[in-house]
Amino acid sequence: MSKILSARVILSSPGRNFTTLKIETEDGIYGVGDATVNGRELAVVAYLEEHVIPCLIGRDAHQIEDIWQYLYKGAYWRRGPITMCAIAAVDMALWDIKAKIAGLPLYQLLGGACRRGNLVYAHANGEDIEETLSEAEKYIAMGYRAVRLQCGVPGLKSTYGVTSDKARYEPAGTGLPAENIWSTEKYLRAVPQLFAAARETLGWDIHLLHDTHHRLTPIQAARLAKDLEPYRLFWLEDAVPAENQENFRLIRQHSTTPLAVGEVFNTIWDCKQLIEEQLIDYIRTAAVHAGGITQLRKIANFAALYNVRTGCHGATDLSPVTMAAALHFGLSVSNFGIQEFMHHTEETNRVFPHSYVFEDGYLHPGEKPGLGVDIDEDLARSFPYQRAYLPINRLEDGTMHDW
Ligand code: CS2
Ligand code: MG
Repeated sequence: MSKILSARVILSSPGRNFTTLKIETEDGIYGVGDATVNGRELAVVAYLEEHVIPCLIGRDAHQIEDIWQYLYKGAYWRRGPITMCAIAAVDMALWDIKAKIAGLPLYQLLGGACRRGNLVYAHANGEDIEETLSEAEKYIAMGYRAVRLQCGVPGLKSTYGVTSDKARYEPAGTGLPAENIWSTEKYLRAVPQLFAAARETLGWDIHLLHDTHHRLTPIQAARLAKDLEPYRLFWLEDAVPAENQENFRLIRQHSTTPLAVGEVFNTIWDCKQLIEEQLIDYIRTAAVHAGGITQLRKIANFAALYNVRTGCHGATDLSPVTMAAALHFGLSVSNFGIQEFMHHTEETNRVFPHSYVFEDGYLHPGEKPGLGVDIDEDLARSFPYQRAYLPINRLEDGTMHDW
């Protein structure tokens, strides 16, 4: 028995907002969990402080599954990003505590390593094809074996995934949501040209990925997937919004380009049909948004029945705590696919010291007991929270669209 003595939420903004839960036990062991929902941070803070933490005090920190079920079923109002992120933060912190008590890196408790490390992909972006490919060449020179390419679209002022100041892509901005303008027609003309040039310049020994970011209709996505077939992408991500999972049937009928989806999903129910009908090839659910490591393992085991592999979300608005959880989880599952690795800022890495290391295109979680990540609370306090919003997206005629 390792009784939970206290728990608190730490809100900090080292370059961008992060919400972290810290749970401490009576024998002085603590665990950390990521509770960040980009653009809705305070909703999770309130959910944790008002509705979750009072129910944790006095419980046995070892009872991870029971606490998960208690928080999931006990809420009555199940599912949703805020609820499942709060549960995720508790789950990650409890796994951190359990592994620390065992004196083992978490992956050893999850079944041990299935491979030498987690294959990761970097993000290369540019205003035009030339700039995008030169960014990609930098990552290849650093040893990356996989790179996501996002490029400006001729005729559009901005597009998803492309930074204007060559800083790392961070979509949340303070002040009210920025309004982006989108044209699917211009985008659909541009992407095949990007990947034709990429294969010409970068060759075939590098995995190439692309994120459409929920912006197409099924037939438009089918056309893009078909147009991209000659360039053998590792995956085409978020081709269409996935509330209606059967939308992917149409894409599947027309193309063999592998499909990835799931970063916005928060329970196994959001992806059950996509997996059992083999409408996708990679499931992108992340520990922080999909109920933690406990649910991530259930999703991965279900996906394995249908030869669907993992491809966890790993953008900079998921903290190094989630990255660490993803690496322990990824190392331990047989149907691991790839892990997104978008470098956090130096100030973020100082607030969240961690033991994961990049080597030769792979990320390894390290051998420290637990998750191998911590939060420097004093330093965290020096970066006060600032309300921030993700952008919104409209078509050129003003129609509200998916960002
Ligand atoms: C993106 C994210 O990393 C990805 O694949 O979809 O950058 C996403 O836009 C952000 O996580 C939203 O907060
Ligand atoms: Mg994405």
